[in-house]
Amino acid sequence: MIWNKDIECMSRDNMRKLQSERLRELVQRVYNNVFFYRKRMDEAGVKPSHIKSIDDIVKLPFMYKQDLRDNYPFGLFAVPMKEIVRVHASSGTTGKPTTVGYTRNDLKIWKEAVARCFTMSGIGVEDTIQVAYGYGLFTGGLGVHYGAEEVGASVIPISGGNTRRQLQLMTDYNVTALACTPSYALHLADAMAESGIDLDKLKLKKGFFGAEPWTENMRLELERKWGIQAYDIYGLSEVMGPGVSNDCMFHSGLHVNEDHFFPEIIDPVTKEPLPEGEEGELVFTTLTKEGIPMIRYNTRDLSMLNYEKCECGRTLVRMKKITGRSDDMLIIRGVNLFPSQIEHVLLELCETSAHYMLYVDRQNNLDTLELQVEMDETKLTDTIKDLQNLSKRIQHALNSAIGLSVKVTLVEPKSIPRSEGKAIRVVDRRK
Ligand code: DLL
Repeated sequence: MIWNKDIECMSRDNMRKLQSERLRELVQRVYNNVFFYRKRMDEAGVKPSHIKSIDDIVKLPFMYKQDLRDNYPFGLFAVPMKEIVRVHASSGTTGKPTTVGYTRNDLKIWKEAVARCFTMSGIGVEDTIQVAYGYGLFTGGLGVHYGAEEVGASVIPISGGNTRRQLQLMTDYNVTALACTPSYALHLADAMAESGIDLDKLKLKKGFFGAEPWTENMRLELERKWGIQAYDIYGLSEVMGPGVSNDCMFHSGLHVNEDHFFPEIIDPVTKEPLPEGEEGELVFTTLTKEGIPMIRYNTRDLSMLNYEKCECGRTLVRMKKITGRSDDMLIIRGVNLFPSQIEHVLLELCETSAHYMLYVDRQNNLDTLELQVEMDETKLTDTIKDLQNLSKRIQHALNSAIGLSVKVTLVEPKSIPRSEGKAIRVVDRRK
């Protein structure tokens, strides 16, 4: 099933025409209505009349998270407040948060974008969806909620946390799809196994996971633990929220709703656009958003694009599953490392649980990396020799995969803090 076949299967030529039309209109609109954009464009010597087609997008300056912070709370709004019907904000790890506002039409588009994603994952009127993303300023809960209602599914808006209740409702209400972060899905799966609920009694068939990086191996782990099909939903509040892209049943990249969110890939260092198939930072332009339009917003998420038609029939460009953010990259003794590389190795080995933490430190001017990973409860051993051998096997696998010697500490099951939202997996004590 395809939610909006005209758009999702549109020829590449027609898609570019549509994008060109929308970009022209957008640039004129923000130039007229938003001081920030007019100033940036004037400084760059670009006028709206210079933007004739989507290819001219490269003439426009980039935007960064800092621009949203500098214009907090409403400086980037392109419409008067009376036209704004909803406000969300980013969780914001440091400094000021970033605020985003939506017009009625923005919410309509957002709902449709998420509805396309749900349909891509085969979710519809027959389904009961438990939305365990947080409701509130975070876009996860409400964003997914309205898309789920749009496809006619029955929605259980439980929000994050309260694990026992999550399991209870999932069982009592015959929930068929779970929407939450992959780290919380892992925690819920462990809690379910512990509670003795029989997996066969559950009706769960699909997971709708996102909001944080997770590896292909984590997908397999979640599919195995829950006995489901796991789908990847991507998005960010600056651009809209969940629903920017999603993978279909072929899991070969996430289809971007590019009639609304135009993607580019740029070199993380030179900021030059990169061709199809090369990995770099993902940049988005919101072609239709009214409340707070974003032009060439650098997400810092790392991905690559593929314009080939998918086996599912969609022609929407696909972005590769996110490997991490360029600002999450650790540099340890000169070696670049993403936490996802560690996750990949651990789950490939399949000898521990999937719960881990990374501690980075500096001792005698030398970077050190410690991996703490929980033992698998079903494979606990008492002998020190067995434990030492397991640590060594993990060390060896990490060394050959990433070229770093890592101190591996096996810790007791359930000793690593669980997350109900986005997981924190790195503690960098060098800062
Ligand atoms: O996390 C929106 C969302 C909610 C997406 C629910 C999917 C499901 P923010 O809090 O603004 O918005 O965080 C956005 O989270 O730039 C990525 O770094 C990361 N992220 C989001 N989805 C994925 C994903 C929401 N599927 C930031 N894979 C983004 C990897 C993701 N990273």
